[in-house]
Amino acid sequence: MRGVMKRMLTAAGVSVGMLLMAFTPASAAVFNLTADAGEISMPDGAQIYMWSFRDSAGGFRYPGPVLDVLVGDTVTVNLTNALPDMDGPSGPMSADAVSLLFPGHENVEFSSDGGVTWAPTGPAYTTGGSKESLRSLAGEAAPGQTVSYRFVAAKPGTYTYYSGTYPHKHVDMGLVGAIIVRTGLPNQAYFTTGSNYDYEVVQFYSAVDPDQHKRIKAGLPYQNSAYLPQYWFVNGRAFPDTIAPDTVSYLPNQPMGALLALYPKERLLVRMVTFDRDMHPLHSHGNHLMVLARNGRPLSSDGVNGDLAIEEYTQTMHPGDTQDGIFTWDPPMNFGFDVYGGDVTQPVPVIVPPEHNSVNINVGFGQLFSGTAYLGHKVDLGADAPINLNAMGEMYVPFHSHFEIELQNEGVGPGGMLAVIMICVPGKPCPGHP
Ligand SMILES: [Cu+2]
Repeated sequence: MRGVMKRMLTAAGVSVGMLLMAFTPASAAVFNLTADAGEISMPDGAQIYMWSFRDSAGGFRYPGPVLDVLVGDTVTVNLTNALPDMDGPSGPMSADAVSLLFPGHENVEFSSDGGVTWAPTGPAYTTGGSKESLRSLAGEAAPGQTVSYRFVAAKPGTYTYYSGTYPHKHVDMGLVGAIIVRTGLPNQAYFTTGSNYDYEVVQFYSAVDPDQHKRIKAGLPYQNSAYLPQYWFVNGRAFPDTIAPDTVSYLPNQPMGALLALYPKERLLVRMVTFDRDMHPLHSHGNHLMVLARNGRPLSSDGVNGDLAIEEYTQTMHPGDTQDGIFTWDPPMNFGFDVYGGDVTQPVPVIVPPEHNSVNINVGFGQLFSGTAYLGHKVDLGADAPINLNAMGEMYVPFHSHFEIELQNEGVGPGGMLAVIMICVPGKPCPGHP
């Protein structure tokens, strides 16, 4: 699990390996988040000013931490507002209030006195109570203040959290994160059949309009109708930074890598979470995802059978959506030939066509291409591919937005909302695989 904030158990004697929900005693998961400002780095060298949630004890990061809890937990999130007043206390603007919304969870309560008294979270208005002055969809933390939210995580699944204050502005600025509610069953995402997995990743899709972020940094108002995204992210990174490891020196504030790595036949659970105001058609090469759940609700006719799970060419992610899908790569089934390389008498060397390999283009098949269609085999492409980063005959396929405009970094592609799936060679190391 990458970038996950583990629940802190405050009830004695509770083990994370608890098997049956009925036997799970009520426990508490407590998280301390701080809304703060910082910067993230783009592959083209740009630095983008962001607001985000961080672990109150940790440094600035985007996206915010994944809150990892167990079904039945009472989840308490203490939120401190450290958003800056960009034009100083004497300027025309003051720092924004900030808040938290927890879509998909019922009876969310709010406390502004350190948890002494609780009341249902509700909207906040700039003046009076008219809808014209609605500022926030949830109870707020004023600048410098710490407030608390709590709810019972009643249903397993993948959820979001984000600021409910000026959400058009705060979501674009980066005040967003994900929540995983676990079943307590080992390697099973829901209580439905077919939701078992070998391991899991979070894929977090978002975008920013850097011009609006420059305005906010300069103490100018956010121009809602002028929003025009220029960078698109997976896990807060733009391609090719998406394929870098979680921890790299040049991305100190973006700790979530987005490379997917699996061996053939493994069941990889992809927890997809999306923000920003556009929809994204996410497409996996190599195989379709089997979508098990949407917005924390399993696709099931009776809550037991995963019978409404659906295999789709693309997963259409709407703003605020979550979807959970299983990706497997099982070539005899998919391709009808022994791609594991058992039939080495029939190598499939590929010569790069001249029109793809002139001195003017020289793209070849990419630096990650093994030169064959057989997993675990490499063919020396010679002058056709003078630099080759393929280590052991592994394969790489894209997992990306099918909106081409989203595959660039401020006008230069390939970039943007593009992750890569690495198909590892059985018996060989698989970097990035847990
Ligand atoms: Cu594609």
